[in-house]
Amino acid sequence: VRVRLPFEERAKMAKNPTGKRLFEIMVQKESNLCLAADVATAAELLDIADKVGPEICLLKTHVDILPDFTPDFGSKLRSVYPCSLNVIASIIIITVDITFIDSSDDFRESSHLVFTEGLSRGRGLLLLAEMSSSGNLAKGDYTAAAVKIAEDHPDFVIGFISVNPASWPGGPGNLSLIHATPGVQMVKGGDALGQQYNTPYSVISDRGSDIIIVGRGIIKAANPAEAAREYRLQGWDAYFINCK
Ligand code: S5P
Repeated sequence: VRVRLPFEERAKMAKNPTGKRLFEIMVQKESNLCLAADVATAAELLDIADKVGPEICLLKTHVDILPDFTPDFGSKLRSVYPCSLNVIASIIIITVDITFIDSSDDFRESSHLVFTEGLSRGRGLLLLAEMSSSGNLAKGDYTAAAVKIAEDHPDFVIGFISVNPASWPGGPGNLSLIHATPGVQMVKGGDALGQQYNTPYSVISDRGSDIIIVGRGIIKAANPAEAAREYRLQGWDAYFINCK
């Protein structure tokens, strides 16, 4: 069993305000659960955010696919959050696939824009370093490139989407960076599209990640709030038992 440095200590090491805030929210809410809010409409997204808000530290959205998305969606979401949480709003983070960063001049220019604009607003970035789907190519050199970009931009990159950071050369690495892992359900398995699921305990304790990202395990549950609470408790226990 690896001994872990508590999130409150890692908050002090974070170099980006959003990364620091995320660690602090995790401690305050005793949650290392991220909801992947993959629903069909903005109205459903607001509804699920309201239901599971108290259980999560992070909300992962795909606002680009919502047919009823409007510019005031962000403020609506923020207005749902404080009242359901009592403590603080969770945060929404940009995730980026690094293949777009160096692949062409256009992309280099737009990634430069993401970095500089995001940085000036105190935002943070999670880089996609590994993937959970079977047969994917995000490993080896690709993962190493993501680590290098994080090292080169410590003020903006707050961490990684990763699958098994314990297996990386040197392990999960820099403790100021956070690892968030998709492909989590209560039972190990998969879906028809190649998604591979591990349990909260295995992701946090064995694979050395910090945050579990759960979508259908919560959204498709008969009672999403209850399911989110169970994922939160399992994820948090797996972190807490290994803390110094
Ligand atoms: O490698 C990845 C990266 C991501 S961001 N594998 C993933 O599954 N994801 C996302 O995590 C995916 O797009 C979805 O939003 C979520 C997993 O959802 P679930 O329903 O399978 O739990």
